[in-house]
Amino acid sequence: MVKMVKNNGLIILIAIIALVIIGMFVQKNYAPMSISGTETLSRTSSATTVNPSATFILIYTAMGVVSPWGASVTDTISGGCTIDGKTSLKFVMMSYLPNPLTYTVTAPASGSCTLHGDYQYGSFPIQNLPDLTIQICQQLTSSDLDCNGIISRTELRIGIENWINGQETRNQLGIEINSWASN
Ligand SMILES: [Ca+2]
Repeated sequence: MVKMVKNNGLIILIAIIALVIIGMFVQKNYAPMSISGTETLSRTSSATTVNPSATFILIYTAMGVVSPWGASVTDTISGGCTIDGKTSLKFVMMSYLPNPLTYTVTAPASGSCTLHGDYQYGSFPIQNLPDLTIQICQQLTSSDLDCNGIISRTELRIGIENWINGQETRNQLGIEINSWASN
């Protein structure tokens, strides 16, 4: 009789353990997983041509995300640009943190800076961010598109349109006309 009670207790214990294991298995397999691996992340710049020693903003945007989510990001910048004195970034974007996330970059006196990095959502495969190059040069005005310090006929036409559309001041247009006329 004592042995039977003991056996019953053991059977109940085994049944409870089995239920707990089944419960964990069901939860693991059927709980909705919000990171799917189809999310993307973009890195853009507030400008691709900047004046010497000027600052510009890098903008990291997580897309196609469903909360809760998280991604690790690494990025390096070459060519003399710095972010708070550093040339590499390592950070995490999470559903409870700002999205987009921005960083301010300081340009050197000349040359160009290139960004090279990647991101990873959860443990899904690491994805490369397309390289991004920022040219550092002194534009005569915003219509000096090739940044060579002089206004070509094509650039002047853009400057005129910009002035008419109110995107450029008359004074800037005057500088452009002078440059075009003397080159
Ligand atoms: Ca030019």
